[in-house]
Amino acid sequence: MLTITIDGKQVSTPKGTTILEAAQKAGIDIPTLCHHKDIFPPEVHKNGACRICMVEDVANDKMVPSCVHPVSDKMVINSSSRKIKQARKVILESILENHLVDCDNCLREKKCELMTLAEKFELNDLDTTSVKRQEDTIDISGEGIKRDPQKCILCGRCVRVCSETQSTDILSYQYEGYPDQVIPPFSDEVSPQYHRQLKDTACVECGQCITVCPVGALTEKSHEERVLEAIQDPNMHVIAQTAPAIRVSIGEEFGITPGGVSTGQMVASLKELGFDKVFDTNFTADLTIMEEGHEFIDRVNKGENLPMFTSCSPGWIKFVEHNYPKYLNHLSTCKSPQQMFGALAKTFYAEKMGIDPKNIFSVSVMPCTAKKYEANRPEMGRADTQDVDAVLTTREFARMVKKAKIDFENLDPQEHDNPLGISTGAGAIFGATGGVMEAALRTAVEVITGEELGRLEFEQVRGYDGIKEATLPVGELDVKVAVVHGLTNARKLFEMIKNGDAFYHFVEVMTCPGGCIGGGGQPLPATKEKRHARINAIYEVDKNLPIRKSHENPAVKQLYKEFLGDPLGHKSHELLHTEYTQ
Ligand code: HC1
Ligand code: SF4
Repeated sequence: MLTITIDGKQVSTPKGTTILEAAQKAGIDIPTLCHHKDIFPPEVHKNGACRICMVEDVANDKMVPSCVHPVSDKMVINSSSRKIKQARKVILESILENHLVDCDNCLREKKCELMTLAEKFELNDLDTTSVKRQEDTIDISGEGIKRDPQKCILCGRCVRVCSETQSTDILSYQYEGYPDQVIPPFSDEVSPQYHRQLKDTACVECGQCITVCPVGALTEKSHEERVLEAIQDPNMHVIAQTAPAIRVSIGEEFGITPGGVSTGQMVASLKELGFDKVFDTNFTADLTIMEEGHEFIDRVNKGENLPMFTSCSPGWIKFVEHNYPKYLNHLSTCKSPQQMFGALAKTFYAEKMGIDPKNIFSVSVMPCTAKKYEANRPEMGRADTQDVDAVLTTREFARMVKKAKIDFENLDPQEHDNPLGISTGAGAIFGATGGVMEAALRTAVEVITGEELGRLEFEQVRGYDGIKEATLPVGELDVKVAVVHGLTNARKLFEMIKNGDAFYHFVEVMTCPGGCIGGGGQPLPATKEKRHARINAIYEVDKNLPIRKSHENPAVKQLYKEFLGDPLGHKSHELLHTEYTQ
């Protein structure tokens, strides 16, 4: 252990620790911008781009960036001298002078780290009018992501998360002597108007770059306006579906501690906003298990296209299309629960209610920016309309509730509407990494063996490890399964499979760290601790539900009886399955 003194406080810390980490351990607050503790493991976390975390190394009489500078024994650090404060102020001023300050129209609102620091350093009155808005620099070419380079402060967090967490490498620094722009690669031209746009890259629209952006340079493309317009249109029957992950995260936007479950308030606030019905994506998560489970049994029997990969995470689908197109037939043909719901809303539900599908406006509330892209895929609609008309991220949903001045915490809880609102614990756990696999196993084991499971928890596929593997006896077959989250882990697993170093029957892939609870549309700031709390909450929801297996969902059974016929039957194929092409 090394001992260092920071602002007069002694701290013991292992070799290799940065000064910033030692200071945090001692409870000393050092401002940061480019630093983000969750992006890289600490030992490779070397960036130091912004310099706002400068401290004084007293013995050597020099200033060093604390986020990358390692401690040495008996080091004496001053983190709050006048000199340091002045240096930080100068750095901040120069960042602000190059940043488009447009707070009134910025989706980051009060969660902008730059403006929080500006306030702290009393720079609110600084003249920030030097950067003028150039509309043609904004990239809204994708479906889910908006990139506004005039707000970028070159911290590089998005570059790192896109490369390290997702292995997608869509964003990179352009160097003109020093990094002066963050842009998609191979953008030769210097002027932002001529840069490659996100739609021309292999961007998977996961929004992980948004979750780490300290300012409003990366945000979701908002669907709030189109939802409000539909609600105000008296001819429209506006319905919502709520993803498994929303109920365990929306509360954070209203001061509820991460890990709180707000299902009742979530439903009630959507009703207050003017939605005619509020249904549950968890219902179609159960339906997915019925279809995907039977598809899996079918593939095992035929020995075809194994491993079978889950297909509910749209960033993952896009990743396979761009990177491993030869494996597209290994994806389950099941549409995601979002799209199964959309298809049923405009067929089964429309028929049942006697409403022209053209007059149904179907909104999904999702933790995910890529769901906006998925909803707009050409194969996800019928008769000139899309099955899902708008996708609100958790953040957009929260903004709408706040703008409508709805007192979220004090709303009387309400239940989802029926019949598309009844769900089981198996549907609930879809939102956490390993959840789809566990839900599938609960059904597959019982359907194949005809015996009731004693214990429903499959601990082997739970937890935060990047790659989880298990071999589970299902009837006469030892089923080899794997679960991955984050596309870097998915790429690693894919390479192992491709090279013949691993074999699995069934693999669950979720694009975002932690699964959907860590999606690109979730409340900010994003931290690992919050993801863990949300995962725990998801398993609590499961534990507290009276029915915890998808095949026991009475509304799903009724849907097959009344409308679909059998799993994998003709109607299911028409509405609930699809094919992915390059
Ligand atoms: Fe997900 Fe899914 S779990 S993909 O993360 O299969 O977004 O929550 O809604 O569709 O059910 C997301 C979450 C979500 C789908 C389901
Ligand atoms: Fe990279 Fe995902 Fe952001 Fe696209 S949305 S730039 S893939 S992190």
